Amino acid sequence: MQTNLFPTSSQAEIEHNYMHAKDAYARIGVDADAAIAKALQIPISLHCWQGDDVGGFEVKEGAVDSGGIMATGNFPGRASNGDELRQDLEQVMKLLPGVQRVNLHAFYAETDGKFVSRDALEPKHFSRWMEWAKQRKIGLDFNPTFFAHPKAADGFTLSHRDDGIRKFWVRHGIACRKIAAAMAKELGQPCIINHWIPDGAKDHPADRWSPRARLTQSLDEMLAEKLPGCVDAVESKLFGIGSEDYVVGSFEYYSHYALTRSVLFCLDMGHFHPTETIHDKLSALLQFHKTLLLHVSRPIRWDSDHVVIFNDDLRAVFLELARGHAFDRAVVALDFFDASINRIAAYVIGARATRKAMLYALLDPSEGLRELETTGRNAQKLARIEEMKTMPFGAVWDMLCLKAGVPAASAWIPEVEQYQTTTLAKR
Ligand code: RNT
Ligand code: ZN
Repeated sequence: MQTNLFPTSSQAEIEHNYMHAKDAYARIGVDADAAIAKALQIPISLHCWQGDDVGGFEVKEGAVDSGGIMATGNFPGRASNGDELRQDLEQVMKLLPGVQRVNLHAFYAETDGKFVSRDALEPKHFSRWMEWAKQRKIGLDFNPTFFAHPKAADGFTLSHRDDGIRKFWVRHGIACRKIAAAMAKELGQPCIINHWIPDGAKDHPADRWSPRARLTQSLDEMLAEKLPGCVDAVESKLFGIGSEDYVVGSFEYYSHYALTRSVLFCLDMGHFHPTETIHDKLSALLQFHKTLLLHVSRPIRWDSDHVVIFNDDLRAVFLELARGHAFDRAVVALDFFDASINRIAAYVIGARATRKAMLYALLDPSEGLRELETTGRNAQKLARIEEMKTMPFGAVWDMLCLKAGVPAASAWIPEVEQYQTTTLAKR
């Protein structure tokens, strides 16, 4: 017998299962309706770069290095221009419940085949993206591209010892901040602009000090002007390909920079030691930082940017936000890229896993658990946490999908297979 691994449930089935699930959660004091409503409202910023393996569409100045990040694989159907990428993102968003934003990088500028230097980019080079977002009522986020460029070839940008190169990247950052402000204005909502630089050294630097001093100078120059709607973030990293020994913008560096300059600090789940997780850092950082930007990613043995799945690490991050009532103090953006599988499915798996983890966290009986803890019933607390894992969570997730008008469970997969045949296979 042929089995179908991606069956569809009827609305009646979903409603029936939910009725029982809702009751099971209500018995432990959790309001499943409220959890669904809240989980649907939290924006997830969808990174455009999974769609084309972090390639960008700019007219290039010559062969360039990847800048310490790498998408591996060559699955057919990669988007190779703005129209294809927007078409792909539309397909993706049809399958995602809840509020979505789209996160762009500067090298996705559309310049009609003309070379435009990165320090000369203007809002008009993103007018198609802005029009598209406006029509679809979605917000845009932005990133300067401090990599994949001849002036980043030796691994340094904003912290470069050559003042000409350093200033070029400062100008790029400023140009990008103006683009972010234009996006915010056009779309009537703030645009988060995240600054990640690859700067670092492969092997023991004799001077760890000067690049950090220059980075501070560069960032201060770049961020000097207040631009309405442009919300800046700085992203730390432990190591990269070619910067195994030293990264200028380390965790401590950017945490303190962000705090002293009142910008957002960005934590990427893959930017730490191989087994280090970020959930325990949130309640510590949020004692001092007002808001954090989270790059939701999945490292396997290194910062490999695998597609995000509904795993312990992801759940732990959102459980922390739920338990600290801190969902409004964290901005959630995806950051992964796998070129070895269908890219639409990669997006959908990662984005749905993230929304699932939010829902899971909002179904946590946090008050009750805290009560068990304060009364010394720690075995009961552990038991309750363990039992949460086999609660009828899937039925609540399916209801969330039904409410959002997107396929429940695995019913989205046939649609992606269809898109593969009708669209991707023809590219
Ligand atoms: C790189 C950072 C950064 C990039 C994107 C493309 O290690 O995680 O966020 O992945 O800017
Ligand atoms: Zn990142």
